[in-house]
Amino acid sequence: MIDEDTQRELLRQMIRARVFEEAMAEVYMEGKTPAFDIAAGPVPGEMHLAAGQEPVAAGVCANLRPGDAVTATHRPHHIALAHGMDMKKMTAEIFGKETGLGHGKGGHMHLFDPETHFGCSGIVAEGMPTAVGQALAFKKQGKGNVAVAFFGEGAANQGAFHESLNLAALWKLPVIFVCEDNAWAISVPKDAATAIGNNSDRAAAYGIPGALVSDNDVTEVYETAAVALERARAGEGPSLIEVKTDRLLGHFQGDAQLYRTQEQIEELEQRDAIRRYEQALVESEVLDSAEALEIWNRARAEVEEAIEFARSSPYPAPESALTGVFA
Ligand SMILES: Cc1ncc(C[n+]2csc(CCOP(=O)(O)OP(=O)(O)O)c2C)c(N)n1
Repeated sequence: MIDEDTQRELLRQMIRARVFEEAMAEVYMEGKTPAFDIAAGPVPGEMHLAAGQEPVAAGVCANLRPGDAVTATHRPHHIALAHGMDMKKMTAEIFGKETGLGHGKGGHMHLFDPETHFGCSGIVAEGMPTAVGQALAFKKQGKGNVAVAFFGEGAANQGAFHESLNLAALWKLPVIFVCEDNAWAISVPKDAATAIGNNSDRAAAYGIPGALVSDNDVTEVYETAAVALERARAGEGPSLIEVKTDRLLGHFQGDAQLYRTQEQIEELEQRDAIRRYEQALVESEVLDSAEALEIWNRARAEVEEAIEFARSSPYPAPESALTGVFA
């Protein structure tokens, strides 16, 4: 049974991430409408939002300790926030501003934060080998820290997935692989690309535990991650966790989503994991509706402040264009 403070914290983290993604969806379209222009507006480039996938990030990251490392993907905001990234510096990076984590040169798919040991990349499956490397370092340091690699089910068909699981298993590294199965890799449905139904079954090929969380439930994610992390911290090696989650928005903002119907999208919205969890906590009297509303309002204020910080920050100076980058 998860204690009540942790339950409230899980809800709070999911709500912060949802409010952030909804705000980003709006800000991103500024200057891009009526005719969608990917280069226009305050946030140029692609934008991949994770609304619907919050239980995975919140449930796993609530088990992490200072010093634990996380790698994520091109859809990183919910994970970065749950792992403790500063929302202002993250937003400024997304806006390409000097005050951002990478001085505005990485953008939303490349958030790097030495303070929280967080990295992500637009290269699909890139986070797995780097988490394995981090786990090797942790093992040598002997401090009991763990690395967690989040990735999509599309990434599980990359060679890097298999190479990472193999090496991590062979060397018994403290790393957890977390597959966010949102059923789609851009427009490709999982069953058109993956020979088996559950990626968690692939763990058996490497002799490590594979756990399946089948309904985007934050409690189940939290409890499953707790077992895997305890095992890793005890020196017993890696685990693979697969969560069947929901991507409520398009692959990227501006995606016409011709590969799924409006009814399918509405069905996902109706089973929204955050609303379900909020309702469950109110029903079990962990919080009342006024307290729940307060969490939403605080998240809105925090997100507004972060966006204001990003908007009012300067762009990097032109003469710094070649510093901090491979050139
Ligand atoms: C190595 C590589 N191949 C292809 C792409 C193009 N691409 C970007 S996202 C994506 C789909 C990823 O799907 P999944 O791993 O399920 O993550 P999701 O987008 O569902 O979060 C692809 C093929 C890429 N960025 N990197």
